[in-house]
Amino acid sequence: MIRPRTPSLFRPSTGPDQSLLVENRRLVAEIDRRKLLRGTLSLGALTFLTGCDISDHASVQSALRTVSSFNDAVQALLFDPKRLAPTYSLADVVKPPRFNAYYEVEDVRPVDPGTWKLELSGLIGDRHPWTLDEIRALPEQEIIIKHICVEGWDYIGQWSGPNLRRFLTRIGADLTAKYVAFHCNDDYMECIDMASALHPQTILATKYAGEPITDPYGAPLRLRTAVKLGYKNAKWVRAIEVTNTYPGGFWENQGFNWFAGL
Ligand SMILES: Nc1nc2c(c(=O)[nH]1)N[C@H]1C(S)=C(S)[C@@H](COP(=O)(O)O)O[C@H]1N2
Ligand SMILES: [Mo]
Repeated sequence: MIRPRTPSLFRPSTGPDQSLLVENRRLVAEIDRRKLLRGTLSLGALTFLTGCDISDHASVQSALRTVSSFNDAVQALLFDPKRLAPTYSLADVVKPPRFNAYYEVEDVRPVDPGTWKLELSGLIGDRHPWTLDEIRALPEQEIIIKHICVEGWDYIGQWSGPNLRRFLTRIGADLTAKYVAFHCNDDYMECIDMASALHPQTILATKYAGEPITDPYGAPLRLRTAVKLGYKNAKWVRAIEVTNTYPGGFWENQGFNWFAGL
């Protein structure tokens, strides 16, 4: 069985009147991960933001949830679908890619690229499954981008594969739908908003540093987008679903926020 690890951000730390914030780290992380990392989000600031008197566990949690879902809506509204994220040079590329998952690397169950198929479901005109060869025959886009994990680390990677907008168009997906969800072979699932799915720097990566993605790095296909935090970049993708019904997500279901834009 898979043993989930404890992300470093959530390991208990001490501090006199910060204990309620520590208990609610996941929600605090949503609100401002930079402030959290600098340790400058205080109970006083939260009281100011929400206008509520925050003195117990329940009120801290509900105040954090309110600010967090408000943040999601505002971020989605502010998202500029044309603004490009920074790209880097070949010399910056880390090889091999840095590994991270909600479990340890020894627990990775490798996927066989030979039998693997990409399943399609939801608001898609042509839902026939795609083999890896069919996907590899599509025009490829390469992006050298920074991967940023909320746990406080990042790395620059070189990814290539079909552009997601082109792929969604090709399969007759409803591009006015709200969500594109990625179901993975390791029971992970994440969804992104359609605007981010259609962003020019969002691809279905089948290669890293010019070579096919191998395990334990999420073979054979991963979502790579320059406009989302690490946890939105689903690895070992086995199915894509287009939907108007909010499908949740592995981290969202545990209190992380949904938009998670950069
Ligand atoms: N299928 C799957 N995708 C996943 C995860 C996972 O556990 N399973 N972890 C996410 C998180 S939190 C991060 S930071 C990145 C890590 O990607 P990396 O291995 O390239 O560093 O994958 C994301 N995608
Ligand atoms: Mo992450």
